[in-house]
Amino acid sequence: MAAQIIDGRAITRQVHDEIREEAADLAARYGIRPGLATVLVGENPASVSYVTAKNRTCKELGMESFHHPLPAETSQEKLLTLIDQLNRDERVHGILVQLPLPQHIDESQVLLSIDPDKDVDGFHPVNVGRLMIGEPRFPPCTPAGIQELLLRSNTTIRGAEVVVVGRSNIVGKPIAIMLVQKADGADATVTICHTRTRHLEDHTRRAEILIVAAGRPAAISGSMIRPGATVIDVGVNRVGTTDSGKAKLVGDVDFASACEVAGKITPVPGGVGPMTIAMLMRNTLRAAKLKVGDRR
Ligand code: L34
Repeated sequence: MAAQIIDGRAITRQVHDEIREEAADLAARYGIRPGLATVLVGENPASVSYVTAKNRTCKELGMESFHHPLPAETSQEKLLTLIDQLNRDERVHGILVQLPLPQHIDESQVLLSIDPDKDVDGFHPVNVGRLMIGEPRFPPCTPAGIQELLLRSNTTIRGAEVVVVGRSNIVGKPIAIMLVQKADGADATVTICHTRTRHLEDHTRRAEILIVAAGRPAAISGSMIRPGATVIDVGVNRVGTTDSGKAKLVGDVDFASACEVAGKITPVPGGVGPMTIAMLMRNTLRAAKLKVGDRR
């Protein structure tokens, strides 16, 4: 029996429809349009395509977007000056600095300089702290997208055995924290595995929900998956080239063998990626609402 595919694109369309409606409602009641500023330092092709998609999605949902592309050699001082301007710009409700940043820039300094009320990525330590204590303001976009995919695919989270492979600040750690909270859409038993985990497969084979953010193709194969499990593949790896000369996109899970064993699985592309952008839009809408004191 082949696994059921969790269609991230279809779920993204649903979420977009909800956000578009809420944004229109906010405009009608308060006369404001949610605005997102995106900052991209350098021209990493993957980053360019993600940031382009973020700006395009803003427009599709009736939000304002302000794109700030900077050359790779931009100084940290220049970047901090731009962020300071965006912090003070009334039209900007959310600020996103696309990661990774070039080597010469101190990422922590940059994330600290973003106004926590505009930190729609949820990477500022104040927002990380709020998430940790179960009072999230801006849940980070990829983890929020994963949680939403689980909810909208009717996956039982409460009491479930969840195994997260990967411990990054962007995905592994925050999704583990979110799913372990005493809350609706959470209440799971969570294990975090990483590069130093002994006998990885002993952990992954126990997972009812397996979330893979290892950053490497085929990190997980079918034999490492519990029969019937829900598998969320967070990886986006560009490998080789197709006949048309483009790199092929694969996740961190060996899709073919995983499909034979899993109950449900997200594809790459078309799984977690589009939901990451949808959650950025949701956080930007939330930032605009907070500004006008609308907590709905
Ligand atoms: N600041 N940096 C900041 N915030 C983020 O939330 C991100 N991330 C990650 C990288 N750096 C960041 C993203 O936006 C990864 N990421 C992201 C966003 C969108 C997609 C993938 C990763 C996506 O749309 N993926 C498509 C395929 C796109 C393609 O063809 O390249 C998919 O269907 O998976």
